[in-house]
Amino acid sequence: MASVLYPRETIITIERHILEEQKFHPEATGVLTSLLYDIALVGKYIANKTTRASFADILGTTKDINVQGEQVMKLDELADHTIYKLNEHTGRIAVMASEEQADIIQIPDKYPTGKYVLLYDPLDGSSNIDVNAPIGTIFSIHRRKSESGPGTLSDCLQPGHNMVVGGYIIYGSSTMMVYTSGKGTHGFTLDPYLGEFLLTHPNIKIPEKPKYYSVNQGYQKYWSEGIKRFTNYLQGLEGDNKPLSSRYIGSLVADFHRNLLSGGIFYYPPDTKDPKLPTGKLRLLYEAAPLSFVCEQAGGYASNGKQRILDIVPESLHQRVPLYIGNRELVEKAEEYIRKFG
Ligand code: P6P
Repeated sequence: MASVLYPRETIITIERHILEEQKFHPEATGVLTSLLYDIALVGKYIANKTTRASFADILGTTKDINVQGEQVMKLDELADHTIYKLNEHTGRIAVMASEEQADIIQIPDKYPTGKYVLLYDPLDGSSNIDVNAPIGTIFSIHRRKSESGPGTLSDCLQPGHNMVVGGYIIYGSSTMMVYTSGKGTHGFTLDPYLGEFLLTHPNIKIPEKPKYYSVNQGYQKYWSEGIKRFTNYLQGLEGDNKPLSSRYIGSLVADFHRNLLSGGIFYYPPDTKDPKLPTGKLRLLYEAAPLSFVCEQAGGYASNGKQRILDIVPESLHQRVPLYIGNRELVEKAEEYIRKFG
């Protein structure tokens, strides 16, 4: 009998779900399972901090500018430090890379290295922190390619189709962790009283009928002809389709999560307004690629406008890509407009 609180017959914690998933990976030795536990713990810790940030004087900015040239918010720094400290000593990781750090992050000599590579954006959308809009942690796990010893940059620069696990944690009206290990996309909601992520969205599938489109139309003047006409299509100004509703909050995890659950497309076209960002603002390794894995496992698709995101071979740690992600039909329509009109 499902209880009122949990309208499911059984209450499944993320730990139990990860163990169940381990059965699909015969080579698994439990290390990946433990690594996912650690990431769930990161989510619980950051959720706790973000919920009470106003009281703990960790809102606002530090004086630092990160490798992206962005103002580092105090919570960014806390999230980045938390992920590092929860993973540096476990012996599960060969090397890490963070949106907040210019170079790869080696495991200290005093700790053993492991077989996994952890890439992460510790707190994406941080410009929304002070206005209480949803923010998120995005993570990508690969197997190391190097044999042993300290992990290398090459271990980090792997195409998304090699990814073992991709996922995100969204700190919003509730805290959710959504991840895939290649066997479907699953969502877990944090019960703050139990301190447990419980399975609430098993085997997420992006709805067939899209509802929203998400893009920053403030940059419309900088868009190519193809993107302008694609956006007209979404608004029903071209073709015979009904207009989609526009929703954009400027927090990638929140915008993506809405389209994953409700159906739609998020896109961040090439950023021609800023010559320093000719290939778009979003980063491939720890933003576009993990979300693309999650999206494809939910029946969607993700492209840079010309190529499947998961097939792009990264050339640098903080490489940026244009991103079109959501319902396959809409992403392919964007590719069609770009092919036809540039
Ligand atoms: P814009 C947040 O800073 C972020 O990296 C993503 O979370 C978000 O999708 C994007 O930037 C928003 O960028 O240029 O629309 O403000």
